[in-house]
Amino acid sequence: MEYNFKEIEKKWQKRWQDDQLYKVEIDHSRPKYYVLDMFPYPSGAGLHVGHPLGYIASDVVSRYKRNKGFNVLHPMGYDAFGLPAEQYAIQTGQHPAVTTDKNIKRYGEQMSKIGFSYDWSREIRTSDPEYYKWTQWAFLEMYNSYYDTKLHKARPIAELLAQHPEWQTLTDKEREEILHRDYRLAYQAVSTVNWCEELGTVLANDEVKDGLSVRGGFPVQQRPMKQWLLRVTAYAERLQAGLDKLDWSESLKEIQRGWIGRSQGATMFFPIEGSSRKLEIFTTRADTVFGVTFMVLAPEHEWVKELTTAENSAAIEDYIAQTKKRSERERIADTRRVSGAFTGSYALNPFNGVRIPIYISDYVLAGYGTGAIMAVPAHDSRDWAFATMFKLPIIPIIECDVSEGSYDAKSGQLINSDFLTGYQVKDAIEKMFDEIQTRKIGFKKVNYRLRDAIFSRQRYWGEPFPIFYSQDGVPHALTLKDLPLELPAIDDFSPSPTGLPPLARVDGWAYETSTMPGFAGSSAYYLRYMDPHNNDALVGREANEYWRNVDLYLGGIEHATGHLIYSRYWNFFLYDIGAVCEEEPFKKLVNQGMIQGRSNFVYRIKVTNKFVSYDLKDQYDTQEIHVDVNIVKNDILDLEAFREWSPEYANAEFVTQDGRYVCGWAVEKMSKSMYNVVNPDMIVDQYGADTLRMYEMFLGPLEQSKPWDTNGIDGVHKFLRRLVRLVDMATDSQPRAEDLKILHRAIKKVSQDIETFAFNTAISASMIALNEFYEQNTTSRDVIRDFVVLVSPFAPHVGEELFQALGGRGSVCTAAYPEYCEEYLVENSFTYPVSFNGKTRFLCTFALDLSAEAIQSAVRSSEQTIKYCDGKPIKKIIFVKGKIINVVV
Ligand code: ANZ
Repeated sequence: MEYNFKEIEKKWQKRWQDDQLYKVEIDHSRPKYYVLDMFPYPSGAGLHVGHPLGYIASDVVSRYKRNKGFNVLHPMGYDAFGLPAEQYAIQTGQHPAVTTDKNIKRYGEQMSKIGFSYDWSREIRTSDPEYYKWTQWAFLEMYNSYYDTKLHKARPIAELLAQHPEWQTLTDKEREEILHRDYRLAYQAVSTVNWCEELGTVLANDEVKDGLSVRGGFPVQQRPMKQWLLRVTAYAERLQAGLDKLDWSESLKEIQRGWIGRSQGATMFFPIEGSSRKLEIFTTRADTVFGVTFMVLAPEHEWVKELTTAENSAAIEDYIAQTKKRSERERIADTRRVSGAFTGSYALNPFNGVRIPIYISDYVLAGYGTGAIMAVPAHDSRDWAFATMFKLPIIPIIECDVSEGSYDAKSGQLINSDFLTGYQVKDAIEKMFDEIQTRKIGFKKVNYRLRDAIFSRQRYWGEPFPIFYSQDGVPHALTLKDLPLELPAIDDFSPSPTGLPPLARVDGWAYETSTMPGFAGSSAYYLRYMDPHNNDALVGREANEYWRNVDLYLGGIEHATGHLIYSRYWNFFLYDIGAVCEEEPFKKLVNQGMIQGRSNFVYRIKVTNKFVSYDLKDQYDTQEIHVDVNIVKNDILDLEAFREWSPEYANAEFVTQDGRYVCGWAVEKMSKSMYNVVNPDMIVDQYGADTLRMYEMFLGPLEQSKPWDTNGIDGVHKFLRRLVRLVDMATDSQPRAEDLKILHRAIKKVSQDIETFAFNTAISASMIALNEFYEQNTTSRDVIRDFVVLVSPFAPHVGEELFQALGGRGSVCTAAYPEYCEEYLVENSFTYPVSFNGKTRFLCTFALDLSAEAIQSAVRSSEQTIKYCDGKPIKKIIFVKGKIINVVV
């Protein structure tokens, strides 16, 4: 059979689609397996070979699990709202809905060429009103819920109102202020946000780097604005604790732990001199209280005004104005520059009554702990820097030298510390927890670094909020029956510099004018795939109870602190209100590495149009130029294609080596500007989808980043050709022991490797097996058919073609995975070294169950034995089964 991959792939893609082979339904007779890819944002550039890496891996697992008898849910969709489409709309005037549709179409075509086994009948798009109805619904549910800290779960606001009859006498506005400030899980607050003028929107912390927007690189400033927020912090403890039960990589869990930032410490109250009020601080080092020499408040702390004395007010105001310019990130990151101002007030140490001056400084953050600290310069480096600058005393409470810096380690024996003197730090902290509790100075407290998530964007292309406002500015919610609240069509997408969103210009739009951020639509999308056409619920109970949650989630590690935190929060909430049956959305998660580009270079002899081959370039003064990797093969430049590539090179001349022009190369990010972008369509065209799939999996361990290098692709392609030839040679012959041994060794290794995501070694094992089949002249049709099933998750099209040619029943996609049998791997013969008087002379193979007598007589009569005996009589033959044969003469 000719390996005509173009015909084969077209034929089977059509057949599979006609037969709806990947459409799944609930089937209680089979175990379910849910494999999910992080759905793509359909950008204008289309897919490059780096994008499908994770999709191919998850497709291999899906196919493998189907062969293993699982009922596999493997869906795909599009994260279709977002900034780039809107930026593009501003530049070109094309409606984001139009460009998004166009891009989705392109993505769909590219994906269908690769032969993914998605159930497309379940496709979702986050920008589809039928979909975002449920995003809006979840928002409403959050709006109507609060977190009950005793029950540790979300409860209806209605219950809370019933518990507080006294709120009935309040005005709507007053009551809502309380509810928004302390209770609603989706609430409004004025918060300092990252405002990007150029993009006309607020950005999340992870969308800002070094004071610039990640997308576009525009300046970002801090600005107080009324925003919608989600009370993610209510779930901090559960987000943290849940990690232990998840089958995620340790590194990913560590990133989340760091982001959640659990910190065990204590809250303590310091009386203010001349006042009945007490200043609340948070500390992880309660044991250091006898080393406190000043207090620091965040410049935004509520009490700053009141604590500032008249003669200090000018300096304090000045300082506050200065710090407004710095983002929180800069404030945390900057450990060298300390600054601050004295309020003029004093606190009193609750243990010994010592007077402590109160300062403000921006190294204390308003949003963490209580926004106030007790400063211990001997044991905290920022406090030390501050004390040194403001000439404040530094009192060590552990024996150490503080002249050059603080001693921050949490170890040692306490000094200068009254009743704590002599304790080890760890014990002193515990002792203090008890002590502050009994003396009513404070209590033990866990703090989290996690912040509530800002949930509004001053943009157009996102989900509208199902919220309207009454005259007094109080927000009111729509109800489920009013949903979806559809995004109105507009034609002017530009933001206004004052922060007024495009929806504010829409005539008759009576609702909230900001829209939801990018993470809204992706937080619960995995649930919708279970039941995508349900009109009454995000997901119906039956579907949810069958599919439960994602067994395997594949995607990039860059989502560690965004999507993967928000979707866990969102799902915990849905679990609390009884909408879903599993608390965690993603049981197992694998992060695929990045595919980098492998760039190629040519070397232009300076100020000429002459190019010199790599090995000769040092003989000239040259300039290195990126060349399109698609006109280079195995680092050899296609000269004609180069001349056609750009008019600039139409008359290029070459200094070649043995008639060839060798290019230089380097590994870089895959990007247009480096001309190293490889389009999967082109690979599919040249080698076929099966080769592309197999090659991407063969490049290296899934979780590592690695360069794309088209050079190695021939090897994989050749493997598939040889597989086709092996099938051509198949006969009805009975499988021999050696055939079965090769097959079963491959079954064992390939299945183990797929289970552990070691796809590259699964492929090498298949290659080894194929070589061995050739060496052993294997022709057994049954053996070869099983081997084809083994390879088919990687190369499904040729797999199907060969499976049919070998008389397989049904489709290879649903064929039973060959069962591994240990017995075929057991050795049943042994090759003995035969020695004469201890000297090994030749090798001889015997069955392991042959008797000693039979072996000895065979050795005696062998021609080789007669030769080595050289006429001498044999005294005896020593035989050790499975080890040696020694002839004594
Ligand atoms: C006294 C002390 C003595 C502290 C000492 C540290 C070392 P984590 O682990 O991050 O929770 N702190 C508290 N609130 C703060 C805020 N809003 N901004 C900046 N710093 C703040 O760190 C908790 C420690 O960071 C607290 O313990 C407090 O300083 C400081 F030898 O209190 B410590």
